[in-house]
Amino acid sequence: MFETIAIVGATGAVGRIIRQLLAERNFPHKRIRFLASARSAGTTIDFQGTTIEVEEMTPAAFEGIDLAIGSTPDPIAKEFVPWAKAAGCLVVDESGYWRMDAEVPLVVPEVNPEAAFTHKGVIASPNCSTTQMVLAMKPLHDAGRIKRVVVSTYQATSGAGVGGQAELIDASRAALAGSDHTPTTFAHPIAFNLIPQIGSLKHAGYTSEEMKMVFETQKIFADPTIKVCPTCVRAPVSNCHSESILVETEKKITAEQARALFAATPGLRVVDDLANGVYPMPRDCDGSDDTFIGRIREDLSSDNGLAFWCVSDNLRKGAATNAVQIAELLTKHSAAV
Ligand code: 2RA
Repeated sequence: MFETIAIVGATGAVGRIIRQLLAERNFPHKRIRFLASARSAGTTIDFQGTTIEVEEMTPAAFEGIDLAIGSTPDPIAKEFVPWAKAAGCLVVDESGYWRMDAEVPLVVPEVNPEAAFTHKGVIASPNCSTTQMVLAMKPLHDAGRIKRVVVSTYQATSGAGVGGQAELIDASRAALAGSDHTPTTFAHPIAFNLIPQIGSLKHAGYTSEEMKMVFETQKIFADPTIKVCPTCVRAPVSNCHSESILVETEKKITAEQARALFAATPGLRVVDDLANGVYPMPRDCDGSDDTFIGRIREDLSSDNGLAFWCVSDNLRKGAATNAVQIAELLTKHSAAV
């Protein structure tokens, strides 16, 4: 057991869910501390019946912490992780900053748990759009080896933070009232619209969000030969990312086999009855730790292609839940050694 645990970025949207999950799942610990920016320091948070004061995140604050779960913007993670490591504190980091560092394992516990134990003081959790996709890919890859993935995302505004969700509401109200609304979180109007850009131009016409899906997938499967062609789109949805995924496998997997493989995979839930209008939709998946799969069908345009639809709560499995599951994995391991 890690005696003293901490959440870094405890007051943010994902930090709040991490707190809920630690309480719900009875995460073993003796003491919990909440670290945040100077702006939030001094405020209090009620946790399992105790009122705890939020502390400012400084190098000295990490003294005495055994395990920290971080959910902060990348520049903050760049700064605090070395402080934590110097203080002997193990970090599960949810930011994007450390994910592609060769020394840092990138872990989805249902996919590559063994990688977590190669850590040198920090373990990264993937970007939300990658996590749900690799979770769905895992049973297919094990059964038939995935060679290529074509994915289009429909990403919720919550992926851009609380401001993104608020902007969806404000912009929708303004559009319905026929009044002007100037976007601030997004580069274009989000109401009644789709924005086919998340992140900045990164490589060969692909955005940073899209290249995360390429590189993180290859790192998690430890297979740089898996080819990924992503298109990431911001959708006027409050929470839960949706993805249209086409995989091509070396060995043919039928739709029926895929349905059975998905159904047998912990963390995945099959919701698939097109004839009756049953498939996963973001509104129905909000607040769940599972990743939902529907519209499972064989590709009409290739021999070994399989198409499906995948929806997941990007703030939970896409962020907080995955980070907490990594921490649970480390706890079990520390108990076993
Ligand atoms: C987004 N994937 O949805 C990002 C958040 N990490 O904007």
